[in-house]
Amino acid sequence: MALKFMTADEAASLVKNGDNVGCSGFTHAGCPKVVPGAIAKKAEEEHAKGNPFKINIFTGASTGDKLDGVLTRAKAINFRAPYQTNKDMRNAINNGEIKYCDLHLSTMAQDIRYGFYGKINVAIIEACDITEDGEIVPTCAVGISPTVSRLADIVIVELNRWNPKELRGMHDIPEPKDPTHRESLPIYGVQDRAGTPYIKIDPSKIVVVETNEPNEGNAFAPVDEITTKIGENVANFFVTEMEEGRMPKSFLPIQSGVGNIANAVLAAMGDNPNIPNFNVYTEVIQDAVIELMESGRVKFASGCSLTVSNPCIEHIYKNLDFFKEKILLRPSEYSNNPEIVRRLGIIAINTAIEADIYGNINSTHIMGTKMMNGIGGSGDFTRGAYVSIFVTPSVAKDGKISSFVPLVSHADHSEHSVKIIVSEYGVADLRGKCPVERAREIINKCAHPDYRPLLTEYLENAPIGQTHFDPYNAFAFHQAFMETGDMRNATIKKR
Ligand code: 0RQ
Repeated sequence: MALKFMTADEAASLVKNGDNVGCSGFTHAGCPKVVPGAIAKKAEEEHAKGNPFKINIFTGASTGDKLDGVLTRAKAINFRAPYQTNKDMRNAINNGEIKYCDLHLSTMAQDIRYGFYGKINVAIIEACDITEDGEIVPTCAVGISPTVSRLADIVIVELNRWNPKELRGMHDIPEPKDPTHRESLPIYGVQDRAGTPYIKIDPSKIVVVETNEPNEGNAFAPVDEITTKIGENVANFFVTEMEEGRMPKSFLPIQSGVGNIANAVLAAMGDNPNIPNFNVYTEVIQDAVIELMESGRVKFASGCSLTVSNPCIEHIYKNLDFFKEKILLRPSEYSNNPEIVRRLGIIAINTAIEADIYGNINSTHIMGTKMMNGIGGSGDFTRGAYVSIFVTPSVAKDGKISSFVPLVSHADHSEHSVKIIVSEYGVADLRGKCPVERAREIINKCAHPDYRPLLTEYLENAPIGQTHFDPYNAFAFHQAFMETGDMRNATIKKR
């Protein structure tokens, strides 16, 4: 059957006020880039006429500015899940304009299938290829596309010619059955496949919008002295673990978060001759992975998205034969699946905003109130990991904020899941330690020297028990920052 082609404005007219809209993409990679802008224009026109127009947006993870940014600025979003990194959206969430549900990314597709969010009305999916019988080949990410395109009444496919259709073959797209019929997910090695290289849906509900839009991939800031030191500390930790027999000498697959610290960790691993060539089983494949693939240090990378800078993606597209043998893109339900994470023995490395002296981690909230991005995939990997690592510089904002505090102002990962914490000063090994031993380890190995006396004072002054906890002083650091703009002014009230 012949596919229906239309303009972005015509496609946007299919989206109604109050609709649940599921979109492709995971980070900026693989997101629709034209139809969201047309929906934003339609929303502004409706608002000018005094009509309400807001939709609910579901994706794999964060998206590009051409989705989250434009729709936020048009005040067209009522509800958003499961993750975001957009500055305007962050402000709209924190001032109460957008209702935001910050979720483990592995659960988004299944929560939609379970009916927790109501019906998906429309899916908007970026593709590099589509066939008349309804095979859709995604671009640089898979995210929740298989689920939302199957469940939606209308599927708007942005056929983006900027991406070569020869990407077909780089994706593996299964969708699990739901309980009580769920079977084990048959991924036993990073390269294993469990599905088809495309999404297959009923072609009668597809409309196609042709585009030619570049990715929104900006380069990361270069690694600095502190992130380089954190990377070296992580790499040296791995070498010791292998020497002492706690990690196989053949090594284990790596998951690393997004951003400069993750890039620095991967670079340091690549530079360390005592770490063997390794595999990556992660959510976001960054520039550093591609560089290590070319030098032979990374053997294979499985992820949900190719979140790389535009020069890097152009390089991949020019050398597709080489990279297609070494990269596999999966739905977030598989890339981040805790069953697979635990089976493969993944080493999880994620970034903390703050950690407390017992090992609880805040990944999401600034001073306990303002949403930064969201938990993303960090929880999916941390809980199931072979060894879960959190990295953070010891201080933020020129030393006015300590990343190590008596009690986190918001808890995302608990002391029960976090095994190793690394700052530029060193590595705190929390394994096999009681809470007070963990506290001394974190204070003495990771905290900035300016804050070690204050943290020790808190610990020694707090009532003794399994955990030394003092409700009168637990937020002394945060209070000092709110009152004076500098945590170094914290005072521990004597009991
Ligand atoms: O502020 O931007 O004004 O300079 O927070 O901090 O150190 O640059 O680190 O960009 O890697 O982000 C945890 C937010 C770290 C991120 C977080 C300020 C600091 C700076 C950013 P500026 P850095 P990063 C993969 C897995 C959760 C999701 C996740 C994240 C800004 O890694 O969102 O792991 N993680 N997903 O100055 C106040 C503190 C602070 C602070 C840092 N204690 N108080 N501000 N900052 N610590 C991704 C996916 O799931 C797709």
